[in-house]
Amino acid sequence: MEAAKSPSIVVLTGAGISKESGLSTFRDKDGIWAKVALEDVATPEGFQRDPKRVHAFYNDRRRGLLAADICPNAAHVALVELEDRWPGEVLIVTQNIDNLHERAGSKNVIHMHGELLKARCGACGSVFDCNFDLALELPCLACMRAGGLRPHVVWFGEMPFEMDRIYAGLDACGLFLSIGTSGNVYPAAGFVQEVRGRGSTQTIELNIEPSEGRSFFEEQRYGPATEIVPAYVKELLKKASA
Ligand code: BJW
Repeated sequence: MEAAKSPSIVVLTGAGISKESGLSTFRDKDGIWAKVALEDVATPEGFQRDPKRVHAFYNDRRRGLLAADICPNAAHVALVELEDRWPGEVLIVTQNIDNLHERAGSKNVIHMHGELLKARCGACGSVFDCNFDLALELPCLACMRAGGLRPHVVWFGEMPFEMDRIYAGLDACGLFLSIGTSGNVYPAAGFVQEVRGRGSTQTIELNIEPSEGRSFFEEQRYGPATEIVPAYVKELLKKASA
């Protein structure tokens, strides 16, 4: 990579980047989908069928995220350094609903699948901070109607957030990094093909093991995120300053 060009970078992150912080992934052997059926907890139909169950699922995960021992790890921190020191723009597009990128210090972050620490009212559409358990009987803080609150997350069949901003970032980027995602869920899984189609974007996968989309990447590095992400960022910044 030539320093003079300072291409903008899009970093797509998935559950694997937060694994070493103590949060579960979805599709690993011990992952979330090995314990609960995604149709029950991560679809609008599941929520309609049994909102109490879905609230309990996200309440548990919210309490887990707020636990004192859950903090950003070296991979989140390395991405902050990249954003601070890279001469071009760095956009983090995360599929994760945790807040570990922000807690590490990243500023340019899009949560395409929503945020666990936010709730949304189905009646008036208001979105607000939520660090407490949600329940059916709770009234919305804005319209005061009860029964409409849901986690501000994107379930299967729903449109991910900020897609226009994401596609604009993908269109403009010279480097696309994919970190800790299995490449099973669209549209995120298709981003690498979007940027490859343009011909001028370098693509690299950083994961603990080859993902579904491994063959779409020009370069791959495998290992725990806390090791390979800081090492790769160091390399990038060294090239940029050479
Ligand atoms: C490590 C590590 C370590 C472990 N270090 N690595 C074709 C085209 C378009 C859409 C579709 C399509 N076919 C089907 C669809 C629809 C559907 C879909 O993709 N279904 C698939 C099952 C096929 N998609 C949707 O419905 C989406 N909406 C949509 O498509 O709208 C229409 C649209 C079309 C086109 C453009 C725009 C819009 C919505 C998807 C919503 C996903 N929601 C969830 C739940 C969010 C809330 C919550 O957290 O509960 O999002 S599901 C779950 O999967 C969560 C994750 O963000 C997402 C991705 O998972 P991720 O992050 O990849 O985790 P894992 O566990 O799969 O992988 C972790 C990886 O880390 C593994 O590889 C490990 O090896 C690795 N790892 N430890 C580094 N230490």
